[in-house]
Amino acid sequence: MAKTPKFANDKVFAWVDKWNKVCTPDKIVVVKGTKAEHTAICEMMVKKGQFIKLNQTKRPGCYLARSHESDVARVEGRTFICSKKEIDAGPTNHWMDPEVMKKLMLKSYKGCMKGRTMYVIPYAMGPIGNPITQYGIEITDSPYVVVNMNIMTRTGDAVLKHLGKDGDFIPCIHSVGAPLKKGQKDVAWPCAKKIDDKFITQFPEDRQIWSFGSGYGGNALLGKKCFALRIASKLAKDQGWMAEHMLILTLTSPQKKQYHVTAAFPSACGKTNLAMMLPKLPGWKLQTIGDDIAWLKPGDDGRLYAINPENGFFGVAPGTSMDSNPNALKSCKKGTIFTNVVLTPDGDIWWEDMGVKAPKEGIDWKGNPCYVCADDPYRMGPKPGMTKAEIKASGYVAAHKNSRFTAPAENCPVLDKSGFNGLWNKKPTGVPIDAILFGGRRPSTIPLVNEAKSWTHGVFMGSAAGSEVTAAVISDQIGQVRRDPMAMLPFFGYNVADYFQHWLEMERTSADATKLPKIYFVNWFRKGDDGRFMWPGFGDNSRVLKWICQRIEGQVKANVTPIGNLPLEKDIDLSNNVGKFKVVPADLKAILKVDKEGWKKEIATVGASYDEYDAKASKDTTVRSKTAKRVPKALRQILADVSAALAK
Ligand code: OXD
Ligand code: MN
Repeated sequence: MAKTPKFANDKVFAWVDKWNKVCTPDKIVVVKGTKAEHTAICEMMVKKGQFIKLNQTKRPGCYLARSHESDVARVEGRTFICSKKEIDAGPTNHWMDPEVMKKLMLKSYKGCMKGRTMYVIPYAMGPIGNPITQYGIEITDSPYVVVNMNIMTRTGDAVLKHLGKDGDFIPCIHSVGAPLKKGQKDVAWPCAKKIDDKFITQFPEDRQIWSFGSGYGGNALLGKKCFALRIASKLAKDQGWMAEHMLILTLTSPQKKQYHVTAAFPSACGKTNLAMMLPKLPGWKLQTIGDDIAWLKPGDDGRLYAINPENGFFGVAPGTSMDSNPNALKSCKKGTIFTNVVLTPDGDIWWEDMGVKAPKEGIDWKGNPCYVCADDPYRMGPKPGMTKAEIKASGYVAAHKNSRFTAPAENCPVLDKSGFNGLWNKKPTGVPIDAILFGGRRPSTIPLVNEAKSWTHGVFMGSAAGSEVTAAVISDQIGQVRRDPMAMLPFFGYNVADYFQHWLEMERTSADATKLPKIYFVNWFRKGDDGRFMWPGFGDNSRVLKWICQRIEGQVKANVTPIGNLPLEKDIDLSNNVGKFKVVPADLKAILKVDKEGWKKEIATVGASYDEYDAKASKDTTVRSKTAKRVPKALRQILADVSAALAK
């Protein structure tokens, strides 16, 4: 058995020692977080056939990994919130009694690291030493996880030093669940092949994360969804702050006034694109602070101050192009890990809708040859000479739809370095937020932008968010609209209705509620009857952000409607409406209207989702009656008010 290394912090030692005894790895390595160590692990993986080294002239420090076919996205069906009471996990989460789950998972963990190295990753979610930052220790047997965590978080010695002798951290254990027998050769992507053998488990009361069987993304990089959203949302509720699935951006007006905006959109709905957008409006500048997660804490002045707890971008590759997001493409020029994209003959990468012509031949995400399409140089097929129609009919894609790049944030050409480092006016605190946006992919009904009439109305808007399901999750519902409150559906660390209440509490407990951010609902995805998008999106979204800034400043009036405050058409700035994609004024008019009939249906389905949150009671009949009234009355009241106003 490997000897547990010494740690100055007894709690770290105890966590590592416990799992050393259970998992029985051959070796233990404590991650130092240096560049040399990172490169050495990547090179070791190249030797073992687990990484492909990309062309180092074109992509210095970049590698490609291909995952197992069973392990390509988050597994929501195998994700559990194991609170003591089922009702505290709520109706949107899978639940199991924590003691039962621990017993079950311990069986899986027994000897699971045989033949492998156990890595201990000390990591920080946020800039080390910032008052909003939290710390974690992830134990893992996956070198892929180590190098991804090195990019996505701040790892290594500096974290252990900061924790000192008795600093607190979130203990995390992860195993790919594939022990090796003596002499057994490892595979390119070890994992538990059967979906039922995978577990992504959060224990919100113990504040622990146990993950088993998957090596992919949010299932395995435990700082991201498991800690920064599920566990952190529970910490935030208990401590009076917010952990949200939101990008953070800095916008500077032509008058040099700065605004900070967060936006919550479901997975793969364009958070990274908005976070790095090149404004089409002349004179406006946009900078990135984060593209996925925001932690917001109330300040003494009533404002909410936000940090991005992450240190990199785990972005969806397909669709990322010089048109859609040049800054994301530039962010993955060096030091980036690509997963499940196409390898080109010159050692570079390619994916669908990259805006780059496909190579004649390549190797697809499954490791099979692929070939440029006969009649579309921007597509690839599994056989030479296939037409676009044939490829489409076969459902084939050369890069997996949820293929990813893991890129260091420091590569982003428009990074707001100060805000990213958690500084405001040079002090460590986070940036003050002026506006919160909610959104999703909604082909009909939902207007381009809609301003909440109050904080409570904004919470209602967030609670009513919905979107088409995307490939970021393994699901048979891709394309269907599902309710995704605050874009947090897969990430609530506790009961969804209590989470709504917590949002309402942020106003009640604010030092000055007039300073809270204004709330908006945006929808870049409206489609016409002919299926075309009615809003160009991307850089044109700056037109909407400008309107939001003008509303914050009280510079423009709005069309006050039953569903919220909509822009007057004349107030959406259409200057510089040129290029490949343009705003069509007739479409703009249509997407600023209230579709009364559509909204009646919308309100009914939101009501149905509330009923479901209320009624999906625990099996425990003693709490069933309390559960039945869990959704806050204030939100039910808004639902009733909007419904009554629409009926007039
Ligand atoms: C992500 C997700 O990876 O939300 O960010 O799925
Ligand atoms: Mn996300």
